[in-house]
Amino acid sequence: MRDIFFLERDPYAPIRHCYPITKVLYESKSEYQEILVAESPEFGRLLVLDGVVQLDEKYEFTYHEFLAHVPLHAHPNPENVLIIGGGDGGTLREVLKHSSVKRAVLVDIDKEVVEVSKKFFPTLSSGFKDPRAIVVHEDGYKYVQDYTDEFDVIIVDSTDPVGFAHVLTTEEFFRYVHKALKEDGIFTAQTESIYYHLDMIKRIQKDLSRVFPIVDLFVSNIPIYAGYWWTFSIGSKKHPVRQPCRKVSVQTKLYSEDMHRYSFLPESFYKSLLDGSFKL
Ligand code: AG3
Repeated sequence: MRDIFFLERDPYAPIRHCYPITKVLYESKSEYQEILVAESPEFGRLLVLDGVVQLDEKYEFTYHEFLAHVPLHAHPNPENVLIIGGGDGGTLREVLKHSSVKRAVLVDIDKEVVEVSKKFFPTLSSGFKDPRAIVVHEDGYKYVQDYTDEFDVIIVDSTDPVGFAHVLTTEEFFRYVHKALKEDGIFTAQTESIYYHLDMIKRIQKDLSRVFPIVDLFVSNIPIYAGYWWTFSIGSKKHPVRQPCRKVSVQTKLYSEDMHRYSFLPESFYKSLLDGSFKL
C-alpha cells in the first residue's frame, strides 16, 4: 500500500503537521468552509475545517473535557448552557454529563458540520439525541445579542479566530455575552496556544477584563494542535473559578478535581504572561 499524507494548513502556527492517513472519508465545501474527514492509523478519524485539524478521535478529550468541565464545575448549579460553535458535538456531550443541565443550546452556523459529525463521529455526536439538546444553525455572534439574563454558562468552541470566527474574540462580543449571562454566569472560550499565539491571548484577556470582574486562563496539553500548550480564557461575574465548587461526579478520562486546579497557571506565571515579563 502506498503512503498518503495529509498536510495541515494552519494559518497561525509556524509549523505544519503532516498526518499519515489511510483514507479520505468525506470532502466537501459547505456554505462556510471546506470540510474533510480522514482516517489516520494513530489518531482515528480526523475532522478538518479549512485545512486545520479540529479534532481527532483519540485525543479529543484533552480539549472537550477542559473546555466544558472547568466552567461548569465553577458554577454551583448550571441549568441553562449555550455553546457557540462546537458543531461536532464534543463539547455538548461533556456539558450533558451534568445532571443539573436542563437545556443546552448549540449554535453552529454550519449545518453541514453537525451532519458530518452525526455520520462519521458517533462518539462525539451522541449528545444530539439527548432531549435537553437544542441545535440552532445561526450566527452565534448575532444569536447571543437577543438574550438578557438567560444562561448560566456560555462556551465558545470555535475555529481559529481568523475569518468568520474572529468576531467571537472581540470586546463587543464579550459585552453581548455578559448581558446574555445570568447575574452569576460564567463564560469560557478556547484561546489558542501560549507558545505560538501569546499576543492574541494577551489581547483577549485584556478585552475580557474590561467586561468581567473575574478573568483567568487555564490550559490543557493538546497533542494535535500546533503550539500544544493550549489555553482557554474564562470570565466570571461572581463565582471564583480556580477550583470546582461542586463534587466532580462526571465520568471523564482526564478532568478531575485535581486537574481542574492544575489546569490554572500559577498566579505569578499568569501575571508574567499578561504584563509581558514572560517573553518568547
Ligand atoms: N476548535 C478549536 C480548534 C483550534 C485548532 N487550531 C489550530 N490547531 N490552530 C475545535 C473544535 C472541536 N470541538
